[in-house]
Amino acid sequence: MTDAHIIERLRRIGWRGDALPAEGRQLARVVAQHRAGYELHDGEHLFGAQPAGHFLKRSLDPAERPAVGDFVEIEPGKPPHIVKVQARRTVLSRAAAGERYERQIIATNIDYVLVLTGLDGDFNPSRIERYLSLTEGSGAQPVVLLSKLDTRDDVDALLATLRGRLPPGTPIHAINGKEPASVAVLLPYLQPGDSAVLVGSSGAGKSTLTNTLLGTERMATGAVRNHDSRGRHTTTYRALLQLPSGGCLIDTPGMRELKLTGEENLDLFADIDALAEQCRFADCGHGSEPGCAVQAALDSGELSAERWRNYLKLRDEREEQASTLEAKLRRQRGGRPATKPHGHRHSRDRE
Ligand SMILES: Nc1nc2c(ncn2[C@@H]2O[C@H](COP(=O)(O)OP(=O)(O)OP(=O)(O)O)[C@@H](O)[C@H]2O)c(=O)[nH]1
Ligand SMILES: [Mg+2]
Ligand SMILES: [Zn+2]
Repeated sequence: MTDAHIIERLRRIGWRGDALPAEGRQLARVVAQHRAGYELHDGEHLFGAQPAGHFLKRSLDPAERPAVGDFVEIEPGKPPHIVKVQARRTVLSRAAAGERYERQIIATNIDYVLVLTGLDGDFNPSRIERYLSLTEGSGAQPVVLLSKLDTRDDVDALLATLRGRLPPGTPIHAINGKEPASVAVLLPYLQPGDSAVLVGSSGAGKSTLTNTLLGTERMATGAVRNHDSRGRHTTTYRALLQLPSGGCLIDTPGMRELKLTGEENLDLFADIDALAEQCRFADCGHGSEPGCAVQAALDSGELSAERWRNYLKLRDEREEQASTLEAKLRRQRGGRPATKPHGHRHSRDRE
C-alpha cells in the first residue's frame, strides 16, 4: 500500500498530519477504551490493542495515557501495542471528582464540543456556562445544542434568555434529536476531517442524536425519570463513530460532576471583569460600596443575579483548582518554584 493510500485512509478518521510514523509502525485512532484494552480504527478496520508497558507506570500522569480521540503509533503483535501518543491538537478535560487533583481527559483532537441540554427539566443556563468554561481551555469551538424541541412550545423565550447570557456569536441550535431533518443543522460541524464530541447530562439525548446522525440505532438509549428529567446513565463508555457526512463524533456517558481544572480563563465572563473595573474603588467587594458598577448593573437588570452568582462560583473554583494544580506541579518539580501551565518559563526554572 502506498503512503498516499494510507494517508487518504487516515483522513477518513480525522487525521490532519502529513508524516507517517517510522517503518514498522502503524497509525490508528483510539475509538474506545475499556478495562481490558483499547479499540482502535485505522480508517479501514476496527481492532483491539494494548498499551505498551511505559503507559502503565504509576508515576505517569494519567493524562499522558492514550485517550479517546488520540492518534497513536502501534507496533504489530498479538495483540498490537500502542507505543506512542501523537501530539494532541486539542484536549477537552475536567478535574476528577474527589479530593485528589487529577485531570481527566474527555476527548482529544476534536474541533467542536457539542454541549447538549434537554429543553425539559434538564435546562440550566448555569450548567451550560460551566461546560463552556471547560471548553475554553480545550482549543475546540463550543456549540450549544438544545434537544427535545418537540416537547414544548415556549422555546423562543428560553432561547432569548440563553442568547442574552452567552457571549455573542456562540452558536446555539434547538433540535429534535429524533428527527433527521432537524439535526441536519449540525452537518456543517461534521464534515470530512472534522471531529466533534457530545457532552451533557445523562438523559439529555446524546445517544439519540448520535443514532439519528448515524442513521442506525447503534448506541443504546434510555428513558428519563418523569419527575426530574434525569437519565439513568445508559451510555457507559466514550465511543468515536464515523458518520455518513464524513466527520467523526464522540458520544460520551452523562457526567455527574464537572469540576474545573484550574486552567480555564473564564473569557465567557469578560464583560463582568470589564464592569468590575469601573467600580469607584479598585478593591471593591461589589457589596454595598458606593460607586459599585456591578451593583448598579444588577439593580438595572443589565446583569442577572443568577449569572453573577454563577460567575463568582466558577471564579472561586477556578482559583482553588489553579492553586492545587500549582502545588501539585511544584511537588512534581521537587519543590522548585512552579511555572503556570500556560505561562512563560522563567530562565531559573529551566532544567
Ligand atoms: N421527544 C424527544 N425525546 C428525546 C430527544 N432526544 C432524546 N430524547 C429521549 O430522551 C431519553 C434519553 O436519551 P438518550 O439519548 O439515552 O440520552 P443520553 O444523553 O445518551 O444519556 P446517557 O447515555 O445516560 O448519558 C430517551 O428516552 C430519548 O428517546 C428529542 O429531541 N425529543
Ligand atoms: Mg447515551
Ligand atoms: Zn464593585
